[in-house]
Amino acid sequence: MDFSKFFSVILLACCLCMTCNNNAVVKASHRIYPEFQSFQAKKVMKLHRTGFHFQPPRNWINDPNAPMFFNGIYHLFYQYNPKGAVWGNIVWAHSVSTDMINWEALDPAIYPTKPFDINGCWSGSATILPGNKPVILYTGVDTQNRQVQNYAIPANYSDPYLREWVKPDNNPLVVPGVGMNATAFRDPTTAWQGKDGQWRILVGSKGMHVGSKGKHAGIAFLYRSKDFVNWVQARYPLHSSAHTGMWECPDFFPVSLNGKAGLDTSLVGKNMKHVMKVSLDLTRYDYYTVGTYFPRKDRYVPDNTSDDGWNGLRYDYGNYYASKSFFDAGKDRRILWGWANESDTAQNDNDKGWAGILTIPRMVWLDSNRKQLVQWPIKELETLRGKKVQISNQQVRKGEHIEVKGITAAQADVEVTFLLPSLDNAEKFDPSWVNAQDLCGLKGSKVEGGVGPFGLLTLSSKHLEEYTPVFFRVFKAPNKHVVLMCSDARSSSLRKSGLYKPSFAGFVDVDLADGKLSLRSLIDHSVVGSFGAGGKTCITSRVYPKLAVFNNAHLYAFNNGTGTVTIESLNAWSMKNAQL
Ligand code: DQQ
Repeated sequence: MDFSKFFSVILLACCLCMTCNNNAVVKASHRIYPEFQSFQAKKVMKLHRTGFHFQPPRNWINDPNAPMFFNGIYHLFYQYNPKGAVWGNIVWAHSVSTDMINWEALDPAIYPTKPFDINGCWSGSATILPGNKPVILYTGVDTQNRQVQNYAIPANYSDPYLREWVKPDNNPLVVPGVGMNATAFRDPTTAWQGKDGQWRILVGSKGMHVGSKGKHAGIAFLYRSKDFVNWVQARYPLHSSAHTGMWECPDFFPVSLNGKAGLDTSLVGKNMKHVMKVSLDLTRYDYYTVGTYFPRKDRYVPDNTSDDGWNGLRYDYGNYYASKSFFDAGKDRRILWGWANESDTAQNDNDKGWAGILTIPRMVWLDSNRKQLVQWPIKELETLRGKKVQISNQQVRKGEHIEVKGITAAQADVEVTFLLPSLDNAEKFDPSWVNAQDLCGLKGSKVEGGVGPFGLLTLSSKHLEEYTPVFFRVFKAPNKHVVLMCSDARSSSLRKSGLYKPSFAGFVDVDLADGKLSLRSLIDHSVVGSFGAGGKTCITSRVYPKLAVFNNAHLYAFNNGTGTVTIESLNAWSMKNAQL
């Protein structure tokens, strides 16, 4: 049984156990380690901490919450354990920024104080109401351990940082209805306003309901309100899908049919499609579909261009979960934040005194094929670029690896475009290879192919005892080429036990007519975030090298395919630390 399946079974068991005993310890879907929950490590370990990804100075972090742009300031809240490096004691930590890269930490904005959230302040979203009034909706776990939806508003709208948040006494706004599973009812979305003036939100859930698809269906319940205070459940969920289990952190937003500009969450019309994302508790990955929102019926119907379930499109084919997007009205773009948890044991997280990072915020838009999204790190990240090195028109023959020298390879931003002189030698694609991660496990970076594997060896030790290869391999199918992209952690660390080292991978739907394939990797000590073909396929790996650390890390371009490939251009930068 592979790790993800094993993990799913454990999670399923936890969920079942939660359902039968509502009075048990509050569990969410996170693993519980009572012994570590309130254990503050004396020292925070520097090794493997990131330089430019968002992470608090110590302790546990999970979901990004309620990102928003308000009066020129970006606000980011996140699920945070102030007392330890595993999940527990969760509060809404709060940071502010003018560029989403450098951050100033403020006091926690929301923490358990009231009967409607005394057992937990869990994930939620922000909506900016008319009159420029931000409001947060979040899940509270109440005195009976029911998940209820609450709101919080700024105590002082003229404070540019909105430091203090008030939870009015008319909370909770939404409680689980008759027949609903009160321990599977959470993570309200940003609200959107219909032409009828009513606000709408979604709440993630699972189970058998009117309009849901069977006992194990995932559900996005829809609620409507005229005044943002009195909410009424719609008869039918906005969407539901069979056999997908609990839908955590749903996200629902419009995307333009033309170009990269983002759209306000309330926009509807002809020149757009809608995207529905759910975080599947059973697999711990974020899946999305592109489809149509029918505002009169208040139903969402995914297009038939991808699967609406476990085999569907993912924002990221690596370690990435509980993401949330928001419309950045300052720059007319939609931004996506995600959480990349550790791949180490809880004992090790506890020892190092911290766990979890957020991925670099990404701009997100609809691909011109209208079947998938494209993601790209926000432009502001480039302000951290320092020393640059370049390679151009350099051939990489079978078995060669070329060192990219002169930058800090443990903290770098690398963009490379490969030119493939010929696709004639591409290996035949076997249609039974439906799972990219399994295929990458079978055909790793050292397994010779016709076209590829070629790409980057990130976080490599000098003699390649350790390396995290990020690479492509091209196959020939009857009427097209199939491109596989891998970020393979199996060789990332000499450490033998405890680490989760998957061969993360995704297929890349790209036209190879111009013979080019591009790759960008953001390398930051224990994370490699990669963007294939301009952001059509993204993979985040968490890795823990023993040798390839700090100045002992190296970066190489490599090719283990029989056909020579050419580095048309490679630009790599040392990355400075972000101010956090
Ligand atoms: N994390 C939160 C929940 C959410 C889960 C609790 C997803 O609200 O469903 O920390 O990671």
